Amino acid sequence: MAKPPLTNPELIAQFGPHTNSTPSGGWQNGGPPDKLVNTHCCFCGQQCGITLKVRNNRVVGFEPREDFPFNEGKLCPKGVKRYLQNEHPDRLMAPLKRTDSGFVPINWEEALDTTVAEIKRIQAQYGRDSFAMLTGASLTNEKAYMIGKFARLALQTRNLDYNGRLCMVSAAAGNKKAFGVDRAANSWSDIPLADVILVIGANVAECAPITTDYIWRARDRGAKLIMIDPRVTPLARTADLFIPVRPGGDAALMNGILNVVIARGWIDQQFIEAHTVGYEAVREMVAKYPPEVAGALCGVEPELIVKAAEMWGPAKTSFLLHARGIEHHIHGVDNVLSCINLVLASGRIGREGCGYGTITGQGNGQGAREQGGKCDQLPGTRDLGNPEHRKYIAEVWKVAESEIPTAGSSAEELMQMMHDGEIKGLLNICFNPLVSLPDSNYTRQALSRLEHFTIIDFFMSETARHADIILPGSLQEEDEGTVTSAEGRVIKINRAVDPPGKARVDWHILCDIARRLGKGAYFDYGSTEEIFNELRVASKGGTSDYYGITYQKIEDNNGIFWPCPELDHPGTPRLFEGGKFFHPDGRARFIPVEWAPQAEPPDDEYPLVLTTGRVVSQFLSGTQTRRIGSLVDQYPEPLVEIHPTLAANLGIEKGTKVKVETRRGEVTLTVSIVTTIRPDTVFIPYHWADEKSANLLTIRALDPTSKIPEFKCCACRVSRC
Ligand SMILES: Nc1nc2c(c(=O)[nH]1)N[C@H]1C(S)=C(S)[C@@H](COP(=O)(O)OP(=O)(O)OC[C@H]3O[C@@H](n4cnc5c(=O)[nH]c(N)nc54)[C@H](O)[C@@H]3O)O[C@H]1N2
Ligand SMILES: Nc1nc2c(c(=O)[nH]1)N[C@H]1C(S)=C(S)[C@@H](COP(=O)(O)OP(=O)(O)OC[C@H]3O[C@@H](n4cnc5c(=O)[nH]c(N)nc54)[C@H](O)[C@@H]3O)O[C@H]1N2
Ligand code: SF4
Ligand SMILES: [Mo]
Repeated sequence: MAKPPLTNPELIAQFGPHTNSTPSGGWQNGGPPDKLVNTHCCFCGQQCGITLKVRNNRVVGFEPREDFPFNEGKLCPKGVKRYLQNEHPDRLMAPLKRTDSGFVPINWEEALDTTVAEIKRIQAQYGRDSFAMLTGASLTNEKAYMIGKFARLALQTRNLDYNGRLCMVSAAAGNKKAFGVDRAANSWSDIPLADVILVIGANVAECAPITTDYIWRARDRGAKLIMIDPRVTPLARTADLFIPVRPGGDAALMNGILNVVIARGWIDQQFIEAHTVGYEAVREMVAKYPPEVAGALCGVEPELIVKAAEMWGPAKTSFLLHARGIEHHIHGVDNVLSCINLVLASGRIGREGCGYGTITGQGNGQGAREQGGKCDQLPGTRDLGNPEHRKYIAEVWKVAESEIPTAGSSAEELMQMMHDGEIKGLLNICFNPLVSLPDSNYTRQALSRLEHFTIIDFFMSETARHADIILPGSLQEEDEGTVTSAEGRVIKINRAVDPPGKARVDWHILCDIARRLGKGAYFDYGSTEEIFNELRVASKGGTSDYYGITYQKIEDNNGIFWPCPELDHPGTPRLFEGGKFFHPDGRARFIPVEWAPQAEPPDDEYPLVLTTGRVVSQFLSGTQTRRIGSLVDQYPEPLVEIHPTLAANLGIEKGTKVKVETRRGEVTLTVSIVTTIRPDTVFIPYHWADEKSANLLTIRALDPTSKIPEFKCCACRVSRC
């Protein structure tokens, strides 16, 4: 029988919908701190250094941390407010159980026993794979590693996946295909040395704010900036060249730029011959994309394509950056490859000032995609389907290889299996699918069909309202461990305080569940350092090799870049030095990618393109940032960005409410009329839930390789209310 989300009025009043509940006057007053803890911001993949002020076992404020080289004390609006979560009135303080009259607090014994009894019941009745696990990339490397092991050995399910499936997987798949490794090719210190910077599908100033500083340093040296986005984002306003691509047009655009670069002879033939394979096929393919053809496919003037080629082509040094704007597509992997083709043809990679990178999104978006939390992957970015890789990890885990399940399904596919009744039980940690997956009405139905659902979170997320058992877990500052930043730098999160009330450290909870499942022997860890030391061995010999990294070494060097295969190895800030790529033959791969239409092109019924993304003051599904009053004040509710021409055509005036509809749902939101968006495109930020959720509208279409959803375009229509 379908279970509705619980809406116990008292608990919802306390835990959600979100309140603007920054304490007035607050706990931050009241004398000097008794401890300062050097650590990192809990939010995005930049992982800025920050110093937390602690008093009486509570985080009461922060200081800039100038010794951390990445941000040298700088923080964005979220970073300066992140400390307000620790003693937030909405914190989950005790385990909760669903009853007919709402959620009621229970003790840990009952909560864990119930969860384990349900895991056993469901697996006995429907088979092991009918119980799935979802996890997230805000978790440390240690947690990501032990969750990969936990799902395979304790739950013995193949169905584990993570929220990076909505984030980093297109970039990962593209990078693996082309370079044989999935990491930004350079540390950010190469950005200021570039003569031209091309940013495509990344709202750098709002989503990777500290990267702006690196780009400005290049510009101070006279570097040119090209920005490609359907919206003139804040950084794009300062660009030398802005190209207003039609959502979904990127591969055509990049092929067009490469077409001109080749025609003008700006390629590095020597590099191509010495260090790559497959150039001829790409050359032939891009010959079909002269500027007029490419421009027509991606909705931009052909001259802009020529101008981009003229800026990029002859430069001595360059850096290409992209993010979800090109990756959140059914052709996300192809889009990534179209960028890499341009970089390889120019031969400007693996040298000082010459680089390429995807801007990783989540706090541990890089590390969590290496340690085995993906449905097809084992630690060290090993392949779950590779017999050698399985054998190695089985030895580290001290089990027979046959005990490691085979590859399972990806996050959105798992949701479909819940919807179809194939998956009956779920354990979720650090993922808020109800807000973040496309087509929320479908996700809601899927969650309501589960026979059992346990979630570990520190706030009552929208997804948690569907749970049977809610286990209060830990905030980032309540545990220690490592994360790997967007640059590939492995850094240390330090514990500042203990979890409040009856909340517990996440991995302790998982170890207890494993023990109750009779698998405690595999999870007999006394500290995060013990987990990390096992992870080091598990990653040894893999592409993301952490073997030579220790807690002490991270501390002494303010982070170490992987790969770091030996204890005396200094780490690798810049990959591909000397043109050495990670494929067995050492060569990079050119891969031809044709442009193809998006899943749902606009038509007469739904004539506009909807794209979705972020604003600077909110983070992801908003569970954390919608609870921080001073962030809420900066951008209180989602606004629908539309161009004045479109507004005039539709008879819409400034500040009025509009209805946005797609084939999956509708939302009514306030309009923001801006000249910074294409007239055929509508933008909604996605950090809000329930009736304000952009994902009521988005489409469940997936990239065939990466299985990322097409968050960045679907057909919509807009009308006045
Ligand atoms: N403030 C803030 N910062 C964050 C986050 C957050 O939630 N809030 N989240 C973090 C995470 S997990 C991530 S993944 C990153 C995301 O960082 P970004 O990828 O930079 O952010 P988005 O807003 O999702 O999308 C980027 C841009 O893509 C553009 N775009 C849309 N469709 C297309 C298209 O078809 N082609 C091109 N070229 N561009 C397109 C949008 O207009 C937008 O400006 O940010 C990280 N940082
Ligand atoms: N329409 C649209 N949808 C999108 C996107 C888009 O651009 N457009 N972007 C996508 C992207 S790039 C991403 S990354 C996803 C994000 O997808 P989500 O998984 O929804 O991201 P979060 O908001 O981080 O949700 C994580 C949940 O885990 C909790 N949590 C955070 N840290 C911890 C921890 O350390 N321990 C525990 N126990 N819990 C924790 C938080 O409170 C929150 O409830 O959304 C995707 N969805
Ligand atoms: S840029 Fe990212 S890591 Fe730095 S303060 Fe802002 S949210 Fe935190
Ligand atoms: Mo993300």
